[in-house]
Formats: sequence, C-alpha cells, structure tokens
Amino acid sequence: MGVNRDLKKATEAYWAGKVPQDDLVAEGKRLRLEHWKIQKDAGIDIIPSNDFAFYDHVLDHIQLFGVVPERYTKNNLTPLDQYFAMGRGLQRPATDSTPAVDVPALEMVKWFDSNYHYVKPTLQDNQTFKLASNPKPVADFLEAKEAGIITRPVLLGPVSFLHLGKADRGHSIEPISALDKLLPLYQDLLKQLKEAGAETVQIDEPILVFDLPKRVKDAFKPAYEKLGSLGSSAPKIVLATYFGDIVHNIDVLDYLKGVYAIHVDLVRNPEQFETVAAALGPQQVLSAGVVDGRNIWKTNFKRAIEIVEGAVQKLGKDRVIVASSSSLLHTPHTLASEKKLDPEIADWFSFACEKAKELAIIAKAVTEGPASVRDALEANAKSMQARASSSRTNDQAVKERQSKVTPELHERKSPFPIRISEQQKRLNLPLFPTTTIGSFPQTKDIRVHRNKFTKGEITAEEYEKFIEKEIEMVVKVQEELDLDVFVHGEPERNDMVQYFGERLNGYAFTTHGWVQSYGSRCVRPPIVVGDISRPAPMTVKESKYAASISPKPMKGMLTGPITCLRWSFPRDDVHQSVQAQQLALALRDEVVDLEKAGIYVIQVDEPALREGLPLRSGKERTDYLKWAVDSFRLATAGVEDGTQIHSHFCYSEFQDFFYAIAALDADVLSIENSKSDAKLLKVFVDEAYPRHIGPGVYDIHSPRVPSEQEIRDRIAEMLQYLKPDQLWIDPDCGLKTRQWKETKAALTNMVNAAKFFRTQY
Ligand code: MET
Repeated sequence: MGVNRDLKKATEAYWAGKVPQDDLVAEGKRLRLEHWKIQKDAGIDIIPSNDFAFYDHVLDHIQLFGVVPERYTKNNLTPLDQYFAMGRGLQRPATDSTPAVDVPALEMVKWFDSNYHYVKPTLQDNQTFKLASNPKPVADFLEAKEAGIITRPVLLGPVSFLHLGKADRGHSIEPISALDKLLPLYQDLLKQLKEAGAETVQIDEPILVFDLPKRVKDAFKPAYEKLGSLGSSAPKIVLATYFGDIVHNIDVLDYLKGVYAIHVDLVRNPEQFETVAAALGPQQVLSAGVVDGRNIWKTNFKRAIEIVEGAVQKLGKDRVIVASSSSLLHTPHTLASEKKLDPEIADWFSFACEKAKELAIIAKAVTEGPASVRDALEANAKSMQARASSSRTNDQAVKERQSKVTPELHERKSPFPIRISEQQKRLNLPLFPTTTIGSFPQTKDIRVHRNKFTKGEITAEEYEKFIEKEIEMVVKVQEELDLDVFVHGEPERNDMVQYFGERLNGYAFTTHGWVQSYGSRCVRPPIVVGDISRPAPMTVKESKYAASISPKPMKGMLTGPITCLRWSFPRDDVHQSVQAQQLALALRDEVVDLEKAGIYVIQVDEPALREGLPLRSGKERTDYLKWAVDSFRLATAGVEDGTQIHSHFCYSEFQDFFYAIAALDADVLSIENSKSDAKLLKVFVDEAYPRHIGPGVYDIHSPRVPSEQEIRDRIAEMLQYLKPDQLWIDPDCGLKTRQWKETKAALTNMVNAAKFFRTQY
C-alpha cells in the first residue's frame, strides 16, 4: 500500500472522481519502483515483480486470463474500471453519453487463514480464456528492467487459481475441469516472460497446504508437465507454497520434477524441512521461508540461521534460497514510521522493510560466516534476550492465575433448562424477543468528538458527557422502536478489538501499522506483546449508565477472546491457546463485573471463531476447537443462572463444526443468515439444538430497507426449522456502518414483523 497507505489514497481519490485514471496509473508505477528499490537497497538478490495489485492479485489474474463475466464487459468500461467493477461493484447513473451501470462485485473471501480477502475467480459453463494483450506480468517485468532491476515475476499457479474459484450463479462448472483450456495461456505467458528477459518465475500453488480432493491433486501432473515441457523457451519455475506444510501432499512433488525450486513455509512448519528436502530431485533448489511474512516479530537470527545451515548441509550452498515465509503484504510497511512506540517494545518488532534487511543478513551469515555480520547478530541476540526476560512480556500473577484454572471454571452452574427459566423470571420477555447486535450508527459527529478527545482538544469529562448523550439518544430510539432487549450502541468504541486492547495490559499499538484487508481497506491490528490482564473494568461504566436510564433489559457487549486474538498480531513465543486463556480470564472478570452492576444480559461476540480454524482437518483443528470453545466458556461461565449469555457470529456456515458451536453453551446465539439459505438452519433441528437462536432477519451491509412483509416471509421460513419459543428476531450484524434513517426504518419493520408473529402463536 506504500509507506503512508499511498495506494489507498490514490485509488479512493480516483473512485471519487477527484483524479484522472492517468494519475492513479502513475502512482502505481511510482509505488512499484519504490518497493523494488527498497528491496534492492536492503540487499535482496531476487526481487519479485507482479506482486503489486491495484485491488487484489487474484483479481489481476481474473483479468489476465479473461475470466470476466459478461455483466462486466458489456458496459464499455476501460480495463481498469472493469477491474474495479469486479472488485467492488459499480453503480453509476446514466449520463448523456453513457448508459446507467449497476453490477455487484464478484464474491470476495478470506485468503487462507489471513485477514486479507481475495476476489473469487467465477467461471461459467463452457468457460473460455484469453490472455490479455500486453499482459501485466510482462509489462511489470519490463518496467523494472528499464529501472535496472531484473525481477522474478510472481504468478498464481493454474491449479490454485482454479481451485480457489467457483461456478458463477446459475452455472455448475467444476473449476478444475477447465485446466486443459487454461494451460496454453500460462505457456504463452511464460514464453513472453522469457522473451522479455525473465530467467526465473515464481508460481504460487498455496493450495498445496490444504487437504485436496483427488481430482485437484492429480491436476498438478498435467499442469506442471505442460509448463515444464517448454524447456529453455520459458523461465525456470520456483513453485511457492505458504501458510502451512505440504507433507500430506508430498507425492505431488513427483509431478514437479521439471520445476527449478520449491518454496516452503519454515516459520509455521519448520518440521516439514526433512520430508520436503528428501522429496526434492537431485538438482532441485529449496527456497526456505524463514522470516515470518504473517507477523511483526523480529526474526530470531540464531534459529533462522540454523535452519538455513541445516538446508545447506543437506543440499549444498547452490541449492538453498533464503526467503520470507510468505508475501510481506500481511505485515505493516516500516517500523521507521512508529514514533510513539516505547523503544523497549519497538526493539522487538520488524515490519516489511526491516524483514527485507533481515533476509540479507541471514544469507550473508550463512555464506560469508557469522563474523561478516557480527554486530547484527549480537544486537539480535540482545533483543531476543530482552524480550524473553522483559517484565512487559512476563506477568507472574497472570501465569499463576492460569495455573489455577480448573475444568469447573468452564461450566455454568446449571444446565440450560434451569437457566432459561431463571432468566425468564428476571427478564420477562415476550415470544419472539427483538434485539440488535450491539452497535448503532457511528456518525461523523462521533468520529469528530473521538478525534478531538484523542488530540486533547476536549477533556475527558467533555467526551464522557458526549458519549452519555449518544447513549441517551440510542436508548430513546430503542424505546420508540419498542425493542425488547436494548444495547447502549457502542458509541465509545473505535473498533471492537482495539477498544479492548487499549484497556488491557499486554497490548501495544502502532500509529502506522496498516495492513491491507481488501481493496483499499486497511486494518491496524493491535499487538499482543505480553501476558494479558485487565487492570480495571472496561465497559461497565457505559453499560451501567445505559441501564440506569431505561427499565428495559440492557445487554452488555464484549468482544470474545478468539476475536481479540485473531484480529491482533499474536505473540509468537507462547501458544495461542495460552493467549486466548489470558484474554478469557480478563473477560471473565468483566462479565462478572457487568452482572454485579445489574446487567443481566451479556453478549460476547466471536465473529472470528471460524477464520481461526486450522486449514486442514485433523488434530490441529480438533485441538483449536477445544481451546477456542474453552476460552469462550471460561470467559462467560462466571455468572449466575439468571444472567443470560449471548454470542454473535457473522456467518451461518458452521455445519462442519456444529458441535463446537453447541459446546459454547451460550443461552442465545445470533448469527448471520439473511443472505444465506434458511436451509442452513436445518442443522439446529438435526442436532436437536435446545437453546435460543436469532438468525439475522435482514442484511445490514446494504442501505436497503427490507419491508415488513419481506421480514415476515423470512421469519416464516425460519420457523420451518426453529421452534417459536427458541427464535429471537434481530438484524444480522451491528449497525455501525449504517445511516440513522435506514436503521430506524428497517428496525420498525423488524419489530412489526415480530409483533405480527406474536399474534399467531
Ligand atoms: N457488537 C458488535 C457490533 O454490533 C458485533 C460486530 S461483529 C463483526 O458492532
């Protein structure tokens, strides 16, 4: 994105019509050159190209191979506008010279287990492919060459490209079946790259870290036989995998004998080295990913050098490349931008620019001997030592508390039937109770006040008064709407994870540590640096105030341990289960404090529970589900039977790990369902799920106001699967991104629809 999110600024200015396309294109060129130069100056020998994308690199390939559904091609858009239309949709009124355009975006989903999102290749029956004229990988290679840098172009491999795709709506093609038609384009592209002067090319096949259907696994054979058959008319291929190990797919390496090198992630799975090294052909090179592309910690040089030296011993110097484990897209740009970080902590971090330098040092240490980089090694050892023994990292009290966690702490006092009757006595809710998921619109006024407060332009009291006024307003609106369980609206929260991180010991924050989430959207994850604890209540004041101004039940609102962990940069020196347990204990205290303050409905959001699922089935996944569920239970089980625990997820596809959802033992679950088939709810019937559920009745991601009838129809559908006394009525997520006008209109219709059903039962 550039050191100051330059690409974000340029694309958004272009989308807003503030700058012409040429300016955006020029900014792209400037950024590419700058990033090549950073790597060159850092001492990187092999510099990648075609890793720059205006929106997403998978989308680049969609356009490169002409996998563009007709709805995007028929509007006479420029190629770049067509590209953005696929990435983010395009809605444009007609002008004198152009007709109106209204196309939704292609589907976008998470990239493996990261928080980056890619655009899904969307294929149609009888899909054809066409290589773009002046293909971007070739153009970018030539651009770098002109600047005096010979790069290694990066392509997404044909098998991964297809397997990561899907059939378009109304089509039934199995993407991998199109491989034969796609391969000639890769061949053509490789030849063009060679003609342009590329000696090597990196082809990513990250799907090798998944469990693969046989058909997909088998596809590697024809694919790499064809690409390998070009001999000297194509660049040599470095086949890259990342985010996991490839041991379970190691037989695929038999089909890859024609490739020059294999890249593996040795940060996540150092143990795969032996198996991979043994499976390499006698000439094949190993690209050893030893610098973490997914986190912000300084590389432990000693450990990394040991791994590289081990590889050199086994394979010989000429057969080892030192690399980052994955693309550095997932790390912030440079530590040099962080002026406010405590120097003690800053010394432990390494962002993308620093990681590039680390790679050069590791390679030099191995090739020229440790003496050639003595100062760097000594400084690194010191940092490692300082971090390991720092009081910021280690909190004895936290460790002690963890050692005393017993199985009983994960259990509510009584089973659900007893709890719900206690809760009902206290809450006295009607059938089909209505509620919302937590946030109400985050208006400009709220952001302005928060900024002023952060900058010290208004006092803490002034800010607090402002927040109270917002809460009063939100409560009043809910009274007018006649909702049953209220929320305070979350006006005081900048972000659902950062807000908690800022109130916990053990967290650090950056000012510029942005990473791309999708398109121009970036997030700035907080960093877990040490043992986590809660010095003081975090949300009680706001919830208590809200409860004090209305007789209706007020729902307390917390972010769950797994979501706090997943949306942060976690520690790499203790297992994530330990960090989750620490977060759980901190949240447990908060839950109990909320109850003491008279808050008898408490929601603990876990929207990231699913993305934390390990990529492959098996032990790691089962283990994860165990500790993830345990952390939720530990956080919530401290309350009395009469206090109602809610949880919220933003997806409804959990059929494959339903037992874990059930094991959370939440009294009420609210889930995303408005865009999915109500049939997904069948699992609740099949599994005889006994507790309460609120499948979102309308989509909050769109400003569209659903009619009362539409919501009634949706509820009727849900009642085919859920019992009337089990069903809650709510929107499918928080309302923070919406405007007030549509929020009130949609909630009015929602409450009326619930009231209608009350008359029916
Ligand atoms: N309580 C949160 C909200 O309403 C839940 C968001 S889940 C992404 O904003």
